[in-house]
Amino acid sequence: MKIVEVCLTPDLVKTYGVENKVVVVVDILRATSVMVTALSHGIKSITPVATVEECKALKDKGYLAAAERDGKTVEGFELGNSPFTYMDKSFAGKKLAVTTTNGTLAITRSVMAEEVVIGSFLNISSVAQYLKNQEHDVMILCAGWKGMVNLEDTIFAGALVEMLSDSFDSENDSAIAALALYKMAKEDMMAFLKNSAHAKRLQGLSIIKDISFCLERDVYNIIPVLKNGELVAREGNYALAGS
Ligand code: 3SL
Repeated sequence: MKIVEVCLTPDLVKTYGVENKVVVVVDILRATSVMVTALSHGIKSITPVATVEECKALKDKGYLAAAERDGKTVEGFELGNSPFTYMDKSFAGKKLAVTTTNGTLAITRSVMAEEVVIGSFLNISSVAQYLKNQEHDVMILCAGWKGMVNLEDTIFAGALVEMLSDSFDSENDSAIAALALYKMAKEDMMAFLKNSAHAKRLQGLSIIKDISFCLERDVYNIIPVLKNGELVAREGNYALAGS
């Protein structure tokens, strides 16, 4: 049976190893939720980069560019890290360069994986279906916050572990812990996350609407994957569970 494991922070990636695994990178608040939204609304590709300098270099080459640090848009960039920004039809067909505090860092640490997939609650059923249909073990990589564990990515990991339970062995402690936490949170995730560190940070920036949207399930059905350094929507039809 295939194995699904959960890596609770990018600082543990080397310990787990990514070789021969499909890595699902998750940063619920908000990087991977934004990526799924942007690609679903017609952005052609997203180039995730670790530093503001790399993002600026791509901006100078004509990319749309988004840079976020500590929840705020970096000076000199027109786009930040709200999913609602990317529902703008005029962005369709354009290439976007992105750097964020944790999400893009987690992606850059996964590049040696068999495949890198972008997960969020917004596309969770399609991701689950896709993972069941492929043959590799899976690591769910939580972006966390500056090397620390966070609640929102961990509960997503638990939700995905639950959805994969008929096809994957998840008998590793971090997967068991994530699933237990998800079971505690699932009736009202917004209430559960009220005291989480990042929800508090974002509330200070008045973006409750973003948090609430990022916790919605199955708004989109795309599977973003990393191809030659760019995130693109994977071809193929991954119908939502039950549809
Ligand atoms: O750290 C990240 O990658 C961001 O998602 C953080 S924020 O939600 O934009 O504050």
